[in-house]
Amino acid sequence: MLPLLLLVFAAHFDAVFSQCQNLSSLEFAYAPNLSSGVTGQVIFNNLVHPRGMKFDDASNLLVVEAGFGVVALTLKNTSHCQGWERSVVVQNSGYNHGIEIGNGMLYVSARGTVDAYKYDSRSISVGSSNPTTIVNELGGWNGTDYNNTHTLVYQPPSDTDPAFLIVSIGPASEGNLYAGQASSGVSQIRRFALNAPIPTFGHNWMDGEVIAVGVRNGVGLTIDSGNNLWIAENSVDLSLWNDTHIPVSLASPINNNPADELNVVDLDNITGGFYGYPSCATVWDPTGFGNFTTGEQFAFTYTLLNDTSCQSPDINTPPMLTFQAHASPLDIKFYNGVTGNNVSFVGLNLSWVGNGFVSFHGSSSTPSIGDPALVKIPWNTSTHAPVANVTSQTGYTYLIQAGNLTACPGPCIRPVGLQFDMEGRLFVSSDATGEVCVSRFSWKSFG
Ligand SMILES: *[C@@H]1O[C@H](CO)[C@@H](O)[C@H](O)[C@H]1NC(C)=O
Ligand SMILES: *[C@@H]1O[C@H](CO)[C@@H](O)[C@H](O)[C@H]1NC(C)=O
Ligand SMILES: *[C@@H]1O[C@H](CO)[C@@H](O)[C@H](O)[C@H]1NC(C)=O
Ligand SMILES: *[C@@H]1O[C@H](CO)[C@@H](O)[C@H](O)[C@H]1NC(C)=O
Ligand SMILES: *[C@@H]1O[C@H](CO)[C@@H](O)[C@H](O)[C@H]1NC(C)=O
Ligand SMILES: *[C@@H]1O[C@H](CO)[C@@H](O)[C@H](O)[C@H]1NC(C)=O
Ligand SMILES: *[C@@H]1O[C@H](CO)[C@@H](O)[C@H](O)[C@H]1NC(C)=O
Ligand SMILES: *[C@@H]1O[C@H](CO)[C@@H](O)[C@H](O)[C@H]1NC(C)=O
Ligand SMILES: *[C@@H]1O[C@H](CO)[C@@H](O)[C@H](O)[C@H]1NC(C)=O
Ligand SMILES: *[C@@H]1O[C@H](CO)[C@@H](O)[C@H](O)[C@H]1NC(C)=O
Ligand SMILES: *[C@@H]1O[C@H](CO)[C@@H](O)[C@H](O)[C@H]1NC(C)=O
Ligand SMILES: CC(=O)N[C@H]1CO[C@H](CO)[C@@H](O)[C@@H]1O
Repeated sequence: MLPLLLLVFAAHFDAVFSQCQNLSSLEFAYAPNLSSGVTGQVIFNNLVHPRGMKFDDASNLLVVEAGFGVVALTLKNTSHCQGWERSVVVQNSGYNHGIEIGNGMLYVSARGTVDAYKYDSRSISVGSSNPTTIVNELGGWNGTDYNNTHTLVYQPPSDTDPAFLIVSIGPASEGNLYAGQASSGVSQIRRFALNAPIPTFGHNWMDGEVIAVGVRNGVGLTIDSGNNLWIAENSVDLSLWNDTHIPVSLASPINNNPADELNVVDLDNITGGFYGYPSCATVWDPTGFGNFTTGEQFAFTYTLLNDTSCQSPDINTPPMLTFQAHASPLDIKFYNGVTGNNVSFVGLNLSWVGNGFVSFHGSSSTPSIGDPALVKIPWNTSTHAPVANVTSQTGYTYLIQAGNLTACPGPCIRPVGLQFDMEGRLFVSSDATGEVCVSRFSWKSFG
């Protein structure tokens, strides 16, 4: 009886599960380069592979530590802690990327499921109840060729629609020739109504409403003020395809094609459109690519579609913007400036309000093309689109970049999750270095 009592007692003792890191003691593991007007500071390190992040309504930053669970980082200013404190919210080694909060629920993704917990931001806890499974059998009935990680977006209810949970899925392999069809269950984005009774073991993945197909790996997802879903897509690795159409000179692991993509879906007019994979990709560097230009579509599996079909928007939806090959964009967020009541402004330059911010995880090959970075996309908030044309290679600028690119993907910052706080600061997780850092506009002291 005694050990059990001790366990129960310990569970209510914050000190057992909380850990403070004073800000003054923290430095980047590998100093990144910061563009002028931007500062960067590590707020916590030694995390286990930090991926997706989400602020709750009490300004706790929830972080998925892949292979560990969900933790909360809370800013303290006490005699014992002048920095952020980490506390464990859910310990579950299956959780590895996606996280969302909506209507009092915390949603977290594992390889094959999405779970939901009732979440209380004041106690920073999910209580003792078991999670509800919202989605199961991600990847459907079509074998095991699906990626480990899934991004989650909570779509709030409207006058006419209930709330939805939007979920993405990529393939694990390069060569899934079925992935352009909704029935393949991979390389697509689906959504699940949260009002309807949730089946006992969750919705089957294949029962979700199809939002987009042929999105190879749509990891970065966010909804803009016009109810458009923006998708930062990780494109194919051409070196693993061998179609004769691809110039031989490009077929090396460090090639600079195809572009990674920024795509969009109008959530007020969901058609389940096709976005190219595994047939069409987009040119980044036209050097050695015949008369193609940046942003133009080409077929890389002639067995499925040809260039003409790939270039027809009725067949293949073109991207809105292109990113450097192998940039590996993992998150996108829009900057809304100061969003809290009665909070000070300590955030990014207010002239950037409305712009898009994207994390680049960078190439996983060495030497790398595709830099680990945080970039800013100038945005036209009236047309709800990037300022630059899809044909542009300068549609975004670097704010933070790994300092020594020849060392990447080894000793380098590798940005993953992005979150703005109410004061306009941008928080960035880096899984490879176990860090969360914060970016501000040349601000002198920490607030
Ligand atoms: C943080 O700094 C305070 C004041 O210097 C000190 O008492 C405390 O031990 C430090 N905490 C940690 C976790 O280093
Ligand atoms: C995968 O899906 C395609 C159709 O989308 C089907 O033809 C094929 O048989 C499926 N493969 C498996 C292993 O179930
Ligand atoms: C997930 O997909 C990426 C490509 O987007 C690939 O590089 C990676 O190997 C995949 N991982 C798993 C575990 O399937
Ligand atoms: C919905 O999308 C389809 C296909 O892109 C398009 O033809 C149609 O005009 C759109 N409808 C509205 C109301 O925007
Ligand atoms: C490239 O040029 C050839 C010959 O002029 C033409 O047939 C082809 O359509 C062009 N391709 C593109 C993508 O413009
Ligand atoms: C491309 O494919 C379409 C549809 O199959 C076909 O009508 C067209 O002739 C093809 N174009 C070329 C240049 O092969
Ligand atoms: C704003 O915050 C300050 C300091 O926390 C507090 O003293 C003040 O009452 C607050 N004002 C309003 C309008 O909430
Ligand atoms: C992008 O620029 C090209 C060339 O200037 C132009 O033909 C095309 O219409 C532009 N696309 C958009 C979406 O503005
Ligand atoms: C980062 O800054 C250092 C020092 O100025 C410079 O040598 C290096 O080339 C920069 N790295 C990048 C990726 O710009
Ligand atoms: C950059 O990384 C490479 C490869 O690890 C290393 O050889 C080189 O010394 C590093 N450069 C600097 C300035 O640290
Ligand atoms: C922390 O608290 C001390 C004492 O109340 C105060 O002087 C200091 O400004 C606070 N620091 C921050 C960053 O809020
Ligand atoms: C991915 C791909 O296109 N693989 C092809 C490579 O070439 C061989 C031989 O032509 C084909 O059998 C593969 O399908």
